[in-house]
Amino acid sequence: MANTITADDIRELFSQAMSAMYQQEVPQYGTLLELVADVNLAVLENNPALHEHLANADELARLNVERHGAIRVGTAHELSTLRRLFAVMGMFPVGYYDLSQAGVPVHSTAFRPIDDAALARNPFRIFTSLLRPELIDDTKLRERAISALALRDIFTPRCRVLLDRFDEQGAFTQAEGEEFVQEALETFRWHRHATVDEETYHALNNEHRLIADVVCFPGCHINHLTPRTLDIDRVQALMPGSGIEPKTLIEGPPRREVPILLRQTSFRALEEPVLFAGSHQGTHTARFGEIEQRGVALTPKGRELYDRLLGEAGIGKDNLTHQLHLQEVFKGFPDSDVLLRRQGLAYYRYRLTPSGEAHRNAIHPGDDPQPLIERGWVIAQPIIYEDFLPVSAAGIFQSNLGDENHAHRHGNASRQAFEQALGCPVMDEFALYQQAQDRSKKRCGLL
Ligand code: OOG
Ligand code: NI
Repeated sequence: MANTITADDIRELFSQAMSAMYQQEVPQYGTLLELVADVNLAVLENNPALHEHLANADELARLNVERHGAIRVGTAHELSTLRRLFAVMGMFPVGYYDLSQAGVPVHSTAFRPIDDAALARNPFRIFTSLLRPELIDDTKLRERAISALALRDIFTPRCRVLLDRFDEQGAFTQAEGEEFVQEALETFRWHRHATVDEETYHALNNEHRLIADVVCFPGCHINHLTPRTLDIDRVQALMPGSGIEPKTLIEGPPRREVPILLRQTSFRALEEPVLFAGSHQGTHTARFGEIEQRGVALTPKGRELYDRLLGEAGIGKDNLTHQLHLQEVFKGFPDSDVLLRRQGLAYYRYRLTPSGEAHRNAIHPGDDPQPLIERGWVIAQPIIYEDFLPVSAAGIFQSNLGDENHAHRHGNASRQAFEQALGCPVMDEFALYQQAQDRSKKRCGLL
């Protein structure tokens, strides 16, 4: 096929189109983007070393582009079609997240690029949740939800035609790729017209606000987008001054010398006008904006330590107290690259320096990289965490669902059912990081 478009290019076009659409739909999100850009600029001005590092890594130009978004779907067929749609963009399901533990009746995965080059080009991911109707206690309501979902098709007919064509051809021409992005965008657009009447909406909303959000509209509207910030504490503090109401707590680990995993915060979902079947007016609260700051990916051992300390820290009442307390508790988590590497807590990407190249013959599989790093032959760079955190995700969900207590729901992960709905297994995030580290070690002759 002549003149084909790459998956990376399609993902790039798609993330740009999503961003433009969402800024139009949710003007407050545009305000957040401006604030994030201002803070990023200020951080770079005060930190020439970081500026140089980002410039060298070719990251300056894409500093302010979105890193992820999130959607929620209602049926196995919707989820498996999304799998095909995201595959066109080089995004594959990684990880299984059980949110039922937090009283949210969904389970989730993240569609994201997986290889180093694709991640470097554009790491855009979509956190995708599938409703679990079996967790709706009221039988009548459950059936109403299922039948409302059965009536909708969240994909345009043209999108389906193009998906079939992609599966036959294995690629798109430039023109097909561009058309596909426009058609795919329709699935994520906001619809003011609900598919159900007011009474059904309220019944589902009372069962759980998330159920109403998934079931009552003709599409699976994007519910937030998330740019990257270089200083999440500062953006959180500045949000109110820009007329944005942040959630109470920044989720994830505390601020550290060597950032780990993922820190996130969001602004509260907006109340937006909707029109129910029968033309009754009402409002719906679902859509918000979020920011993220990522650090090094942890090994299973590092992750265990993180989960334990996070559990010990508990949840604070206000962000300042919470962050100070987290910092105290996380004194138990080594905070230097050397210790993180030596204790096998985090993943690193190894590279030979020019003098390392000159001494290639002196480097052997199984060598301890540390002395080679100290000699200036090898450089180790943190592998950035590309995934999500279930406790943080639950915090983000809950801050946008009000503070109702759904403690009566017990967690019951159902990865198998999720994968069956998806139509394939989800990839193991730890395996992906391990492979990236191993590949880099092999290139250096260390493995
Ligand atoms: C998804 C919430 C999770 C994150 O960044 O952890 C999430 C949702 O509200 O649908 O996006
Ligand atoms: Ni998010």
